[in-house]
Amino acid sequence: MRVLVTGGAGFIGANFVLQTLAERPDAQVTVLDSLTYAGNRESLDSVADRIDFVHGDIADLDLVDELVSGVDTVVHFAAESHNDNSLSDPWPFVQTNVIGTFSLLQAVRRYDVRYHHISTDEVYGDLELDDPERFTESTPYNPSSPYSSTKASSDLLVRAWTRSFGVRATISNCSNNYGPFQHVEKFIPRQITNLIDGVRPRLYGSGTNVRDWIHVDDHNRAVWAILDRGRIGQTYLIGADGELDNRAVVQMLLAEFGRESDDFDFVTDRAGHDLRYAIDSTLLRTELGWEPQFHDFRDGLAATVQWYRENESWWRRRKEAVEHAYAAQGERTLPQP
Ligand code: NAD
Ligand code: TDX
Repeated sequence: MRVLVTGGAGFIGANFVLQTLAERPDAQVTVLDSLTYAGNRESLDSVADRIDFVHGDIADLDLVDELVSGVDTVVHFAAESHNDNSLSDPWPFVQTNVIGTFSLLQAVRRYDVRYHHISTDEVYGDLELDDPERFTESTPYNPSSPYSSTKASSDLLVRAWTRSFGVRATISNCSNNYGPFQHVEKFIPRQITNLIDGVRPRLYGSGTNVRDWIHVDDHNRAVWAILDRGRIGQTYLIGADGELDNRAVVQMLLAEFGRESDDFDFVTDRAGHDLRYAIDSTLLRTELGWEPQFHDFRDGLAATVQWYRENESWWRRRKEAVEHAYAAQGERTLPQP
């Protein structure tokens, strides 16, 4: 199988490439990545001689046309992915997430190439803390942020290209991922690297917002299950029953570092901050037989902490820029509630 992986130098895409080459030795992988601030070629160092790496933009129609003409499958991870950045500068999100997806869809349509679209549970908006319902494939779209609205837009393009042009596409909407190679702007790596540096973790607002955590390898195995056995035109939700509030995650990290459970700061809340995400992945489990392999979040988190301890050279150069950006976005410490 010849696979084009967009965004393969990012967090989930790089883990997908590593897993694919480890578990599917026959796969020929081409990565297309524009190496934004979020892309890091070093994540692919261990497989550099086994992949074709193309440094380019998914919105470049000619380049995408040429690359897609030479593969059987496209797995589309590339995106602007950080909510906070989408609030300070939404334009790159429209350009990459919407126009970039359009560019890929036109090419897979032209060459009748199988297409899998990676999306997020954030397209469904948020849930109340006590809502017994979770997101399913039929939950109406209701995105809150510039990021999630551009992801929702791209999902709708995929649905339209499937119905109107017969593009052989599937979509997956996954919950929050954790694991190695995640950029230090994101919640878990930011707090781990703060703790390595002896800085207190920083919780937005009251710390009660809930995220539904899944290990990145479980996400990527689900993507392969969909590529292997998924129904064309179908959306699959990916989640591993990992709901936790942000404060609980910070307290697990504090315990991992041998620090007191109240040794953190509350900081300015995110504008429009979604309260809770929760995924019902029954369809994926029953139809495709997928099950998560990481059952204990605490163990997965400890392994992730260990990875950041052992790979400081991978993240150190980006840490200062990230903290500078948060300060420039107006983040400040709040009085303890
Ligand atoms: P990331 O920000 O770590 O990586 C994104 C990658 O895309 C980077 O390597 C970047 O250089 C590349 N990229 C950005 N713009 C590009 C462009 N115009 N052309 C080519 N490459 C470009 O993101 P991630 O966390 O790995 O997320 C990957 C995908 O998964 C995204 O589509 C995201 O919406 C989705 N997703 C993420 C999560 C999560 O928890 N991180 C959860 C659900 C879905
Ligand atoms: O310093 C922080 N303190 C904090 O309390 C940061 C960076 C975040 N948070 C909170 C905000 C969220 O409630 O932690 C939670 C997780 O934040 P992020 O890591 O920014 O993730 P989130 O906004 O939930 O979105 C993530 O999951 C869905 C990914 O970034 C998206 O790409 C994906 O679609």
